[in-house]
Amino acid sequence: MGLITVFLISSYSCEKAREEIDMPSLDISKQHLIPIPSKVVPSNSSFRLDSFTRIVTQGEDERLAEVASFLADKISQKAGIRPEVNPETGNEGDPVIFFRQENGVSWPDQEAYRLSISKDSMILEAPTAEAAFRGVQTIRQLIPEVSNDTLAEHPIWPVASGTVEDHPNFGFRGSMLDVARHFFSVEDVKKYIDLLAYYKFNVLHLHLTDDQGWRIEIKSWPKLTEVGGSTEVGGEAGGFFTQEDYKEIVAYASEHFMTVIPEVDMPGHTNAASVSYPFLDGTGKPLKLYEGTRVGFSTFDTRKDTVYAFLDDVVREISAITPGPYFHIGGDESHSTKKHDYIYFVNRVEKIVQKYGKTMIGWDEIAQADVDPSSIAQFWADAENATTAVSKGMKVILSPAKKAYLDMQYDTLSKHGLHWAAYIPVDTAYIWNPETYVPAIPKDKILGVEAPLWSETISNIQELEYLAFPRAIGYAELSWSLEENRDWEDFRVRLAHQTPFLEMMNVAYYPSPRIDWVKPPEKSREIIKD
Ligand code: TNX
Repeated sequence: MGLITVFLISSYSCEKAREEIDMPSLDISKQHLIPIPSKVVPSNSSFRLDSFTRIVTQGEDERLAEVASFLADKISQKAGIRPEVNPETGNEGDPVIFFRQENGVSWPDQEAYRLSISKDSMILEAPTAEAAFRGVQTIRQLIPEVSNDTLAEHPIWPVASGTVEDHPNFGFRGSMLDVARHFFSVEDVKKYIDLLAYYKFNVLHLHLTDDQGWRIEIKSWPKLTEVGGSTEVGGEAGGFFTQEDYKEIVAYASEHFMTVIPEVDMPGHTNAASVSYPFLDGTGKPLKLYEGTRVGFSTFDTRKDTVYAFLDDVVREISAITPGPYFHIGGDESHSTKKHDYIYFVNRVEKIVQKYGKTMIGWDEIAQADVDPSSIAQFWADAENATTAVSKGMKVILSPAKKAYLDMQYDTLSKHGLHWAAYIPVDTAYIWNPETYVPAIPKDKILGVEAPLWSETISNIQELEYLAFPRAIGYAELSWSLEENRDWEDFRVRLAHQTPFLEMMNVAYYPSPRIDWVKPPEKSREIIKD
């Protein structure tokens, strides 16, 4: 019983009864928040979240009320009560969650927020709706799984009081999903967005094309998906996103304040495109759809103007439905492209990407070309390429395969995954420092961290979740939280307490034996009234 009885009020309906509530003393610094916030100060009381609670927003950003509705929906999902957002009326004394857009103070960052929780109010201050959205994830994590009394007419979910001041260490916190080796549906991608957003990720990179499949409709080149999208690794039916599907993903990501980065991998990894339109091919070898997992055997013909005319259409069509600032050109493992052809190709494609208003990103090999300092290199394998990128003035995204690849097996017993770079158990995934991983890259040249999930060995959402969780939760903390606040032993305990969320979301996470997983409380249990 413990805590539950301290403030158990089985029923009340009038103001008088509510005043008598003795809220429990809860320590906000022990609430298993991930990513761990910059600063948490407990005040050892708790906020009364109940069916009288409302959410009030104040600020110019019209998306603030949307963020408030998002929170109301999530409270409803978790607790079964839905606070009204900006209701016309309300009783004084009812608990209030107050969102205030605050531009007056100097915030460390556009995503910074402050949460001040007392017995009757929860105040979320933020410079933007985006920052408020990050703060909302903290609120969601603070709401207990069960109320004080499930049988009461008006149960209370006591939320630990105190203040949280928080801002991200990196403004770019991403994961990549390979929908080319195996196709994943719009619904699968949306669920991945739901899970990532809860841990404050803000970037979803979609690897849309590869040797085994072309997954995005290009209206001016329909065979890309008709032919190139028709299969996948293992010979299953494949699939593709229509432009409407892609827009739906982008809109859903935007509701979660996440940027979608589309990747069209080239000049290698292009077999599916070349089978669809053979003039693109630069190998001269017989072309056929590929369902295996080898890499490095395909290339575009980098010396044909028609190839660039084709790419102009592809980049134009995708850019037109991508509100984010980036376009990823891949550029990795082009083992069948001669080096000077590769450099020529990247130089030319960079111009096309810029023509459509996007910043080019490429895997670290692109640093070998004459890239513009505004373009970005994604370090995955070769620290020398990453260092070259920095010497050219470029920024770098850190995705070191030995630490950050979600498709690496946890250990030799893992059901899915590869191990060419390493085995990456949950602790190895967490215990490294992005700021010093490549000594020659200073912090101000690091855009952020991204954890790629390649899909050669996974073909459905459960297998996706097995590889991504729990490791993605660690990458969230590595990219959001300050180094001085990160600690494996402390994280291990907080991670163990993610089970209620993961189980509520029906996530098929890998139950690593290195974590003492906590059994979630049963929501429907009867309160013993003795
Ligand atoms: C390397 S990482 C690749 C991918 C594979 C991955 C498998 C990168 C830029 N290229 O083509 O899917 O390894 O781990």
